[in-house]
Amino acid sequence: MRIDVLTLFPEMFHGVLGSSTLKRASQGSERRPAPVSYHLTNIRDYTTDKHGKVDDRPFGGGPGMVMQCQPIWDAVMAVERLDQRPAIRILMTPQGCKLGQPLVEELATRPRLLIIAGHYEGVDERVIEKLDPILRLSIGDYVLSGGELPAMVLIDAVVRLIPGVLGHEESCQHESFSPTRGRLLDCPHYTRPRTWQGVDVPPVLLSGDHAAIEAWRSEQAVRLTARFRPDLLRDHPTQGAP
Ligand code: 9D3
Repeated sequence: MRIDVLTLFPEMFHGVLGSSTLKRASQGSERRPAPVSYHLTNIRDYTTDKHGKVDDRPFGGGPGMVMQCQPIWDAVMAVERLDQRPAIRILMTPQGCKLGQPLVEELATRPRLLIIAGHYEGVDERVIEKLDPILRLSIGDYVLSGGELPAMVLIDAVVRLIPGVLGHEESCQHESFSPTRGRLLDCPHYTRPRTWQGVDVPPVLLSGDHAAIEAWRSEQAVRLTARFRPDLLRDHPTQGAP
């Protein structure tokens, strides 16, 4: 997969894309090609304004600045020409659909994503409309100072699902919000030591009885979900059925 990011702050991405799983995903080896490549583009490089301006005051008044059409349009057109694979265009914006695991799974199957991270109050609506089809995506109902962190969240969620990235192919299958254990939270986890500050690991986990362990984990997943995410139980297809 090729991932293009258009942003005014490419340096914000270097630490995240250059660490841990996202870094390994972009590294090939003699065993396999790199599952993903990242391409950062500074939108400011495409402005035709002689002072490098990329934003202006909102028509109609109001606080903050609005990102102008021209730099974004020219950046998208130039970047799309760099590779023949068609890109899914995505704008990170608080005025969008909320990202969830089903969409993440769908995006992970695509050959190319082009992600625009907005900043300031927003992006001129006309360039968003001209870029149709484009997915407007929010990561949740809280206010951040720009679309850069949301873009990194999206990239992390997608890239770890690309085959060959996690190595351990099963580890991404049976997790919260994926079909295997319903739409429940994951079960609690324990590791050494067996006793810590007087608290023992649940004995069933040391029993070697794999059926008993699986039953216990399922029950614990329901308990944790009821306690911290009761909304997930209420929405469950088996709940409230006649
Ligand atoms: C006062 C109106 N605000 C909209 C809620 C203006 C505004 C706030 C923050 C406009 C842009 C931003 C910057 N945030 C993003 O670009 C953003 C975002 C977010 O703030 N929360 C969750 N997901 C996202 S995706 C992009």
